[in-house]
Amino acid sequence: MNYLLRLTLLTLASLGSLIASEAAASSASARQTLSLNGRWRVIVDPYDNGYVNYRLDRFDAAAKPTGGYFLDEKPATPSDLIEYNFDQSASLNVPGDWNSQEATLFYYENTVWYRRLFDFQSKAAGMRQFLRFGGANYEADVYLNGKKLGRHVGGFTPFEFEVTGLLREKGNFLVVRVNSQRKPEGVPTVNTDWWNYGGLTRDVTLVETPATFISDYSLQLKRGTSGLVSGYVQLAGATGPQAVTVSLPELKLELKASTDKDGRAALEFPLPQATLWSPETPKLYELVITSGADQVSEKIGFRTIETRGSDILLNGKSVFLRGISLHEENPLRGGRVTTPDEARLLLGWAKDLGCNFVRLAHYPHNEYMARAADELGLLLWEEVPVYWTIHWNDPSTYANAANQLTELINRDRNRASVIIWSMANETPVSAARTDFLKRLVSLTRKLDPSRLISAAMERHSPTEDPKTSIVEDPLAEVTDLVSFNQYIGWYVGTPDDCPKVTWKVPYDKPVLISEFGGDALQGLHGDRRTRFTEEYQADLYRQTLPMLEKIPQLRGMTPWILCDFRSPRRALPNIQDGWNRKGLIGQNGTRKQAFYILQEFYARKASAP
Ligand code: GCB
Repeated sequence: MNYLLRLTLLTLASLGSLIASEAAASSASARQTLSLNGRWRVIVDPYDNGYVNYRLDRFDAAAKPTGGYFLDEKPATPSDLIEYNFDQSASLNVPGDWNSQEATLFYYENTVWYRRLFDFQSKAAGMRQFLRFGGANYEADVYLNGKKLGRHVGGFTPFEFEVTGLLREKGNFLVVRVNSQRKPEGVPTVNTDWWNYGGLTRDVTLVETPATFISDYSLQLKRGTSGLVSGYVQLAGATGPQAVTVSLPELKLELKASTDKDGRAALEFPLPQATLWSPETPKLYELVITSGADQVSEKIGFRTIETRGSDILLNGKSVFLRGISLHEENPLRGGRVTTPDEARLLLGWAKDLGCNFVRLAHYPHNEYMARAADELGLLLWEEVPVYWTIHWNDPSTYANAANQLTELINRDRNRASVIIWSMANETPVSAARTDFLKRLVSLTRKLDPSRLISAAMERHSPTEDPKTSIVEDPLAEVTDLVSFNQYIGWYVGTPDDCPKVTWKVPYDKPVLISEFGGDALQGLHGDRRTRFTEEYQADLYRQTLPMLEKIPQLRGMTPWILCDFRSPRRALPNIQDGWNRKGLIGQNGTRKQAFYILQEFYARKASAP
């Protein structure tokens, strides 16, 4: 769907039904697909020239742009003037960011044109085809065989275009203009503390479906019950009532339902004798959904997540979230995570730390993360890049944030590991900001009533009483958890201030510390008062943990951060060199002293939560 149309609809319509009936995205990962990953030819285009008809416009400013790189033209005769040539251009890996693949593109934040050639054989007559992009940062214009399919905005969520009738058996050319320029009105905006990796950073696939197909489903244990599943199966292209079968062979369960006029079959059924999913027993069941000529299958876990007073209840039992924050970056090579193995590497390190929970900061990570977390038994916090101060009063900024959140929820709604949707990170309180975020909260409750909602909020101290830390945020009235970042000992005072702090968190809700930490260069040693040494960071952890335990409602934490990560804001020579050093693990994979302090704390928490 055309992006502008989509934005308008997003602001006007009820999102749930719009998105669910639209496309094959949500079920794409459960299907056989043709991978378009691999080497793609690229043209780096800092002046955004590839859009225009270079043969006309330089002499005639009013000329209608009719050409461009998306046509992938070749000279028909030697006298033809064509000033680009994909066949002889450089190439890059897809999926992959361009910054870490090519030294000259390290700091590049602009346009790259990608081209992929492919042949395609449909399985049968009457099938439909969709081109699916796992993510492109930040803006993608997609053209197939010279025809524009549409534009997607937002760097971290999947999108797709129906291409039925547009494919040839031989010689399809798919051209994508990806532009990674930061924009003031964007989500995120121009200022962040992470690397702005551009490119086709996630898988590109061609998904084939029957004319009527399973476009989405949701199956979750109902809140307040431990054995009742409720949800739906959504068909696209259904013209009348259609039969749908849902089966869980291992549990010998088979259910039949029929779709309504909107192509949706509502389901509610008991799930006796199932092993509930948890970090201790991450049990997944094979789920098969069949309707007419279509079938999808994937692995799914069942669990409940709720709060009661200041407790977080997983499958009805109180749980302490032993977490860590994570960027979607492989520190060993400094680039975006692109494979299931890289996702497992990072989550494996979190498990070694003793975690049962990971905060995927500050944007939707690769969908491999949630799948790996499902298998490994890690609970997840997922977030959208509403970060620091974005344009709260701009309706297009809201529509953009709402769209990214919707695409994330639609993608991961069946992952048992995901328990918290986070609306934002460190957004200074103002009326416009709170209104914006409360609207995101209402949208999320509509799209997914089964999970918890939070946001990384902030603390403050009154000037007359710097030892008191207060968390007061009108947003906390509508979130399920009160989560906040705090940097006492790093940006505020030194670790020796920690024992003096008293807390005021006036909410009867679970409290989660979404960030704390300090920089240390792995291998740099000194006394505990010397900044950037491992000893300073270890002391900060040693003093912070008892300080946080004084908060009676404390039910978890995700210290900042598992690994050092690239950030252009971090310029201190010989210490940072373009890396934020708050990782518990250095750039080379070596664990710093603080890793072991937190590991010990989590071991204690695991045995006596
Ligand atoms: C924060 C931000 C995080 C930064 C971190 C830091 O509060 O949420 O994105 O990287 O502090 O290191 O300053």
